[in-house]
Amino acid sequence: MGRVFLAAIFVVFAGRAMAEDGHEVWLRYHALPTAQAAQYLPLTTTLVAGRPSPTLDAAAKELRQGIAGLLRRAPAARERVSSGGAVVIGTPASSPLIAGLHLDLTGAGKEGFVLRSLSIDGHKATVIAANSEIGVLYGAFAFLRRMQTGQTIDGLAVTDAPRLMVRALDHWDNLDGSIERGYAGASLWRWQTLPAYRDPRYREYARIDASIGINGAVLNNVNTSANSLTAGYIEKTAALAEEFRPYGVHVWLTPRFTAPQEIGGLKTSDPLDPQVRAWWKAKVEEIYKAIPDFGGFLVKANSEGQPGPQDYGRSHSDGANMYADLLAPHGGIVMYRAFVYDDPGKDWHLDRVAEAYRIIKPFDGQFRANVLVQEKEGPLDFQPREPFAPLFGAMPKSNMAVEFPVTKEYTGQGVDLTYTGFMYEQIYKSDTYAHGPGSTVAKIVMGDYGQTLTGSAGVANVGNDRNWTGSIFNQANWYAYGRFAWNPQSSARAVGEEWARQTFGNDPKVVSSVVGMLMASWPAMMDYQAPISLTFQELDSANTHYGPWPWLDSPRRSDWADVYFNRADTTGLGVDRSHTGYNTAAQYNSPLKEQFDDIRTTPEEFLLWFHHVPWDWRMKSGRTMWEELQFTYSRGVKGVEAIQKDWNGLEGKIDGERFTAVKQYLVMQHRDAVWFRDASLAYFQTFAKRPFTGGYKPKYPLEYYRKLPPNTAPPE
Ligand code: GCW
Repeated sequence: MGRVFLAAIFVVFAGRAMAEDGHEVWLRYHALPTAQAAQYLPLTTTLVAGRPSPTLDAAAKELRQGIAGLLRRAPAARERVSSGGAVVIGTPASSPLIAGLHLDLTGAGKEGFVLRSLSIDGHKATVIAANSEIGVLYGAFAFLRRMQTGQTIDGLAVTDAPRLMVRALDHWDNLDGSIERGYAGASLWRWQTLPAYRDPRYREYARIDASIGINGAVLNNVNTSANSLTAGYIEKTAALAEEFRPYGVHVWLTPRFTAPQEIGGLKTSDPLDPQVRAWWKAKVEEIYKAIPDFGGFLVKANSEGQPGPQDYGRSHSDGANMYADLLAPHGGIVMYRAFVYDDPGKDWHLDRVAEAYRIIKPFDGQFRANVLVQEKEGPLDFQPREPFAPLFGAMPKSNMAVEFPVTKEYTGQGVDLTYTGFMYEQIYKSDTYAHGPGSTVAKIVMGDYGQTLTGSAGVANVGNDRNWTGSIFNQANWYAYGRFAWNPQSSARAVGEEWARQTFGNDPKVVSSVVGMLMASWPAMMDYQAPISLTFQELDSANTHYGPWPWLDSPRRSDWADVYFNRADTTGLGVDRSHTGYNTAAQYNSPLKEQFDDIRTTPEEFLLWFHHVPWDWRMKSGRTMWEELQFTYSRGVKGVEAIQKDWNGLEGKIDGERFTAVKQYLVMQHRDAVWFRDASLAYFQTFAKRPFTGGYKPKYPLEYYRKLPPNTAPPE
């Protein structure tokens, strides 16, 4: 008995068997190996914080907790630097000590920070200083991250600041607690018990956001109810704002365009009507009275059935500017979504992918200075593989924000291990040519061409699951979203490595395997779900968007159907967006438009996006398109198998709970990859009318796949 007990204690202290449920995300602060801790201990003996304030206290608390956890010894609190190894934090305004150092804080800007190794009164010290308190907090997280990821904290001369002003998470959370396209449980916001009860998770959530620089949370779904704007909900929202405030997370709301009628009793919601404007003016004032640091409104208007200015014969700029004018005196911002793809009352007959550009581009230059035009990263809708949205290269007189998926509606939902950081990098580094070669989406969004307001919105993947995001690896996407919002020119690999080290530790094998898995995951998913840029093949009859339904035709709208996006027929596959078809390639700037227009010069990864390609078209590999399609789907399945192998190789190096969970999810992902391959190829073969090649054949006949209920994978 005694020996078993001792052995159990040993295992616990060796750290291996300590079950982890993922709740701590990347802020685990588990003890570092002794040799590594030994480097950091002499540099973190004391903590000197200036005048207290909620945000500076949060920074000090984080440092105390982080250092105590990582090094197993908390720094002693001191009023001044009286011995070596002090960590000194503050702003010139909050700390005479910092002020007296006369540091150059210009590069830190409003929200950035500096980390400096200095000598103060003859003692070695590390200074975490900023112009603002939130900058100090971000600096504290950056300092801890250095230790978590095994970097030096000696000889520091770091200046870092966010490149985007608005770094928001957009929660598609409904007031009933459900989340549209959420796969991690119910909403974190417990509206019923707010404002009286303050769930500790509100503050935990804000702390996690702050650790990666996220500074905004849009609390309600873009498909919203007007009730969010009633006095009762404003009071509840103010309580959340209060909980988030120390961590610099501003709350935002989506306003329902028809709120003046629905909750204001007016006869119209026409944005140019004086009574309507007066109603919104009073509403905005009411909000700012309760929430002085309210971020602003994120608006979905005249899109997918949501009301908007066009319902009153007004334009998108009329709608956006009404809000903008009323928010401006309070410093508020409008994020106006360009995710619009029809004009009310018009027949549907155009290329869906061309719509945001067609509808929004004419308003370039007409939006107020506090409007961010928010465009999804691709022209369609968060698909595994899309070229960047051409609108980014077509709005030189507007502030353009990018909207990224963090939740994975179309890319594996709560199940698949797919690292969105890969996609963020691909999109950000795409060249729009709007201002000559090198005018990447990143530079446009960062305001390098004169935009005065910058930002991004990520559709959140957070819910009330214990591990926040439904799976451990989905945490990487939250992490990557924040890090890319901080710096759109980040590298997905470097960000992934930071996450891996903080989440699983610095063992070289663990790090290299996890980073390899992250980086391989998105390409694998593109292969098994969107080969050669085949798109929107997971629209199903129940609107779950999970699993292949290439045969779906929609009686309601042609573009709500997979067949509209694959155009499979006996001549070939893919959508002709060249001048012989929709001519949507022309929305890109030269030389892209010419390149995309010609099947011979279109990058193969976008071939089926821009062209209807004959089944026997010869690909660069020497295979025909039909063969390439089979090859690519199969490569996707193999990609998942390789990821499984990498993960299985980490058994014993990861705690059992997280190891098993990931392993089990990967089994489902493999099953789904096979499903995508087999169901799709069984269907496309009925058009290609060519034999399956290379010994491959779908497991079941087409009819079997067609009869599966939505969201139901066949057994492997
Ligand atoms: O792809 C669609 C989703 C909708 C979502 C919409 C949007 C919130 O299926 O659920 O609505 O995108 O981005 O507005």
